[in-house]
Amino acid sequence: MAPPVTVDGFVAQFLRNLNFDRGVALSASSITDQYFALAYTVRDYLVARWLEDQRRLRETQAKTVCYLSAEYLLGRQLDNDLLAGGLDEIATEALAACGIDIADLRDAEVEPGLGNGGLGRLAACFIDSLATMSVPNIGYGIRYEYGIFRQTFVDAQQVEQPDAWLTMGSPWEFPHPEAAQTVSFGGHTETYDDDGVTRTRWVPGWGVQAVPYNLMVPGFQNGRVNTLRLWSSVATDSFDLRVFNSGDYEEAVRAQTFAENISKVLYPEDSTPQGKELRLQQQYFFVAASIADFLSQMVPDDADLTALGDRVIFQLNDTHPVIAVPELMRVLVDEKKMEWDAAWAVTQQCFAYTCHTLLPEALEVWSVDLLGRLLPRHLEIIYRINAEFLLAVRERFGDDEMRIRDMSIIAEYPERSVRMAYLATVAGAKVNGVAELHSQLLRDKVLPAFDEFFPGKFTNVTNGVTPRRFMRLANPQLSGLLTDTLGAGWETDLDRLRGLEAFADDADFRAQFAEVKAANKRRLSEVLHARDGFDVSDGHMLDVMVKRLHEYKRQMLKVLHVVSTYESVVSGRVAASDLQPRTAVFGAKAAPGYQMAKRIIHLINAVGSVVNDDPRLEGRLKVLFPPNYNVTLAERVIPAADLSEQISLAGKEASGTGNMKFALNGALTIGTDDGANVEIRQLVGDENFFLFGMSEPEVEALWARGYKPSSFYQADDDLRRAIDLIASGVFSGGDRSVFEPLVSNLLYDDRFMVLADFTSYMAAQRRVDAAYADQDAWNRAAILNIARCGFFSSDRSMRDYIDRIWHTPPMV
Ligand code: 26Q
Repeated sequence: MAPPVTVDGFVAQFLRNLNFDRGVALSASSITDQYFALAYTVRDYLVARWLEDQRRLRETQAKTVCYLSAEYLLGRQLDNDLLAGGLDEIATEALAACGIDIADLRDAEVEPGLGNGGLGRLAACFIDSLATMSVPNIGYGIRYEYGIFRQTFVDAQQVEQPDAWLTMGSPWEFPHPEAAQTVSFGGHTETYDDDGVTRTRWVPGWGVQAVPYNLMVPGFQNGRVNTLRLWSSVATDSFDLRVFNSGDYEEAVRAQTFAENISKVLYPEDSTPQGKELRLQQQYFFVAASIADFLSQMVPDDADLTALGDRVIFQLNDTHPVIAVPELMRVLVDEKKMEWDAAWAVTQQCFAYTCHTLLPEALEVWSVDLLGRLLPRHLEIIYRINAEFLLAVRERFGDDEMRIRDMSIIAEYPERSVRMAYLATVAGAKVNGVAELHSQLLRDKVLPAFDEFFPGKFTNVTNGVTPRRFMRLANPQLSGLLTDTLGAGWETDLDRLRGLEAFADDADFRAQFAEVKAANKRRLSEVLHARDGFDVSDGHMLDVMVKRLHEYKRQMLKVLHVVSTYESVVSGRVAASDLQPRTAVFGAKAAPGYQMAKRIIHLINAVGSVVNDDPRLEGRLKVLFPPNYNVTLAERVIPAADLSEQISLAGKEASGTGNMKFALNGALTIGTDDGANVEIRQLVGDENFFLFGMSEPEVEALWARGYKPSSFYQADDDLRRAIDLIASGVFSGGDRSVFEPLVSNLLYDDRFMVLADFTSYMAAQRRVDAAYADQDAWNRAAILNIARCGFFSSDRSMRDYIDRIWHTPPMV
């Protein structure tokens, strides 16, 4: 039984942990000691529930969602677990009784940045929702020793530093070296006679140990605790011993380093896979360990494996874990000695695949050469899956060689390789996109032949975000107002936000909302001041664009808006006093090898230092670019924002989830008809959303007609002046070469049609300025955004997955 939750009990447990786990007295303890002792205390309260849920899961054999994701961008855990456990007030009081301000301990936590961006954060939101909805779930992933790099700016340019998040250790993880799984690589395959049946076995060349680290995933105040199991690689004993016995100590150490490299670092690319061997090792490492773990822990030895689909669904978070498909086949056929056809039938029930992109360069492929060297048995299995699939295609459509080539899991050009998205589509019971528009484009443009061949396989589940972290924790003031207005419990029933519609016309309520927003801006200002020495000016509209830096997301468009506004004032065409005061806030990391993205970061910083210091602007236009945007900073920035920038080229952003977080915190969106923006606008209404730019069909049509960026440059005087100003070198100390590649990219290439949408974007920004001038009307629109976006709770996403894909009943 969990100890009773009283302030005295909490104090006693906290002091026990401080003394016995940290080995320090309160009087001699550091903030780190206190943080650890507090975290252990919170853990202690949750653990009993966790053990109970694990026991029940094994006992009832309930169908379990195994979420396979290479990334979980969790954010800080202490706040989350205090809230979930309903321990917030007691902990605050208990620590105060010890003379400690709990806020100092919250700030001592290093956030685990085990993801790049949207996809990793989505995984974290989903497991939060599953726990909150009492759905049996194990999240499987990798315990990277180094998460997403820390970003600093040196001379306005991004510099990456390793994210050593484990230096102090983490109080949230439970390592289980005794439950390690062996994961093998390399070697060759051979056939053998098994009582008259010819079978294949894999004779691996080397292997590593996968050690599980368990994390608790507590539901929101419902007494449920699910598990997130992250794998860490270490050398196998046998590997070490063999080399050690040969007397080669150095070689033994090298082998150890080699093994431990697998989970060493998160790859910081967020869209263009590079086909790196270590990345494939990571992928196979975690899915092989996860499948073995689930089968050994959750499925009794004598279970009927043909019914495995009643016990588990492996949800593939993009193509990163897709090597799990041939791995399950290998386990069933080679190890469990199932017939191929039966094993394939089971496998097709056990997987479902979520696609998160439309960019062709982001579709993962692995060269047959590399895959065959690292995983020879898996390559054979993939070939057989493909052969049988193509046979079925021929049966249906005849010997249409074009079609066969298009649908083959194996591509021949530019080198022979495995198309992981095709493998996932063929194997998955369902394939889903992450917003209506995205799912439709996936069906119609990316995989139309597969949709025709597998009618009913494609579906949509629009993304969502957890209201616990992104409303309740990030925006306590708004949450208080919501609870006062709607009653308790909206956090788990977000459709109740609809009840706010009635208050949008209530002047008193609007004033309260305005006060919340103002308080959030002050809080952000304090955070940015302490963190980066920035101050947020009073009375400024906070215009925010935070997301990974990518050309398709078009941070350049926002920069051109800033530069154009600046230019219009310094050239004397616009009086500074006529500007609506604005602060443009950017937050973005660029993949370290993505030169264009890094130049854009450089430009944003350079424009910022010129604009911020130019007295002619009279302080009415500011640019802030705090480095190292992460979940913790998101939780401060989003609640303070007035305007949310969601300005990708239509058809490129699969969904976006930041867009949802902003709307739910009462920011208005300026955005294109892309990803989930489409659904946000439909829900909040055109009058409460600043739409601009080409639609996806218009983008297609312009490409078909032939896109000439220079004609847009010639046609819009403001655009021409803004680009000329960048080209002139005023933002680079007179050196015109620094941003020349950006300028020529815009003028002569512009794959993401920045110039084509500029005029319309500027017009939309003028509508924003006009709207902001009427604060009452603005607040009304902001409140309606909140009221109408309950749909974007990740609880709703989970219900959709359950209804359309998983068919898992809630745990009793
Ligand atoms: C793959 C192979 C090798 C190295 C890196 C990668 C890699 C890593 C991360 C590829 C892609 C990602 C992340 C993609 C991502 O975050 N996509 C976003 O997913 C969100 C959740 O569905 C959507 O809202 C966004 O629209 C989408 O861009």
